[in-house]
Amino acid sequence: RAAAKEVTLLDYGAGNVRSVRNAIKKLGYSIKDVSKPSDIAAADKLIFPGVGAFGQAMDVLQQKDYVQPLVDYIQSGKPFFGICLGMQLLFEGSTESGGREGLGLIAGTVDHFDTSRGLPVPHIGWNTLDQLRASDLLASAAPSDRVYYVHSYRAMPQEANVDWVLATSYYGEDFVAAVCKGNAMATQFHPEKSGTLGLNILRGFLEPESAEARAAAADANARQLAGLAAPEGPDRGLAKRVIACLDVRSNDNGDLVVTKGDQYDVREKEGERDVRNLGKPVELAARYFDEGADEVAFLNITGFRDCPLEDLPMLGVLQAASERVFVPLTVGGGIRGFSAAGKDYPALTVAAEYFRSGADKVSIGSDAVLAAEEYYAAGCKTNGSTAIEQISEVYGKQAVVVSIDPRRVYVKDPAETKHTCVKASEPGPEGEAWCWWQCTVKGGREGRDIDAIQLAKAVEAMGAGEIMLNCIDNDGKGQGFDLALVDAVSKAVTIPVIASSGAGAPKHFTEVFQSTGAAAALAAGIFHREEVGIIEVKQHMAGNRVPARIAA
Ligand code: 1PR
Repeated sequence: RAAAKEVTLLDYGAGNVRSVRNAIKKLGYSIKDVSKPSDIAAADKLIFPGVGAFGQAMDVLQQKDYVQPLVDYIQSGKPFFGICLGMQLLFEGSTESGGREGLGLIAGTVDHFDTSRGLPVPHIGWNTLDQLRASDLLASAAPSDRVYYVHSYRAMPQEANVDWVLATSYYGEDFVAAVCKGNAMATQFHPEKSGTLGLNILRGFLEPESAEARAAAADANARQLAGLAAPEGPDRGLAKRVIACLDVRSNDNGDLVVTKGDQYDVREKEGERDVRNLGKPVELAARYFDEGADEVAFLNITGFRDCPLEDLPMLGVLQAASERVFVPLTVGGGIRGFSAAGKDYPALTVAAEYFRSGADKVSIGSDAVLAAEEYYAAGCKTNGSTAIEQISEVYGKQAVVVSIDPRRVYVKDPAETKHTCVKASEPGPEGEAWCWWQCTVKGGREGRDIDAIQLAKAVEAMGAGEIMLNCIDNDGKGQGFDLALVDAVSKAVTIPVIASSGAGAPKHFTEVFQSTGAAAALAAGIFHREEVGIIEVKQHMAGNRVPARIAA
């Protein structure tokens, strides 16, 4: 029968596979969902994006009677593509969820990354593929190309699974990046979040190529692999990420605009003091995707105002952006429990709505400060009820970012305060030589008696997976990041820290990566005003031996 542009999707309902759906649609295919075991056998091409924990996924597959049809399908030699947990489930088992058996098609047990190596887990970001053998499926990838990962468990290459392992990546140890045997392939990385390269890998799987065309592609891949030296130094391993951030709010006419403040003041300095308008959220996000941003973040900067869930303006923005942007999307502003129009909305419900609309991560600002205050008041004890803990428990810690909005407080003598002080890079307004960083809530409108380092440590203990570290003093100034702040916070926690506020030139990115432990750096104004391009930033980084993802 004629090859229809249709692919069957095994979405067992344990989580959000919106981005996989969007990527498939972007490639011109329609989706048939598996709703009963016989749909698996009837599929011509099957994509299996795993989400959630290993044990939970196996439970659902067993309850729905999908296990045997899935094994039979893969063994039948029909095209199969598993993603992330959808790859791990092919192995014999996993130590996740207290130790569980998997589908048993590939030898080996999936295990947690070895934390004794001191590397932050989850492994989040863009890493290179070390391709072990040629394949038509990775024909679009060059050896130094990077793909997007987010996971805490990994499978290891070993003698017994050489027939399957196609590529590995390195994160303190070599782990399995992609497997392939006959027409079955699966990746630990997320092709649907790996930019144009990821879409090309998926396209390579979906396109109904003839056996000759596939053999020719594999041949070309073999020649490419043989002709190029294996990447090393900064060209191999996890890249430092460059993130474009869009502060979004309604202007005085009620239009949703991307705005940008100066020390958080987003109104024009002159005239009617209108809200600055730097463009439309979805259009700008799409531009940043095309220009090679590693991630895009949207912050609803008036999210401290309560409004019914159905009216949250960012939901529509995310839905539209996720059809156009195939790198991770973060949304922040208003991620907390609230009541509006007589209804209660728990934080988890709010977050779920954003994940369903296309967010990969949510970013929590004000609510994290209040939660951290309670944490210290309770003698450094978590209580399980905070937004951070609840969202992290259900969606994984990689999905929870905490956005810190600190402001410098200058002191003449560190003995004046209980907070951690550092020598100020410039003296304060009255010649003070020291400063600490006071956390604020409601977009800098209210200062609290907790510093950025205390907050970072508390939210890490609660289960946050990443920190977006702003600095109100540097925001919009274009003078560079607050290096002392980024250094102090990244030394205080093991989770990745995103440096934010103050980027004015490519050299500021290189500088923050060379002199602090930041895993990513974020900018807004210079990108919106087209003063600096994302590619210029990446080239400056790469030219100075800072690992950067430079997309072809
Ligand atoms: O408190 O959970 O509702 O979250 C509110 C979110 O909105 C927080 O993440 C907070 O940082 C953000 N926010 C609130 N008010 C403002 C404002 O500008 N008036 N924006 C605001 C924060 C900071 C960065 C900015 C960088 C880089 N903006 O996002 O993009 O400073 O700017 P630059 O490169 O131009 O210097 P909640």
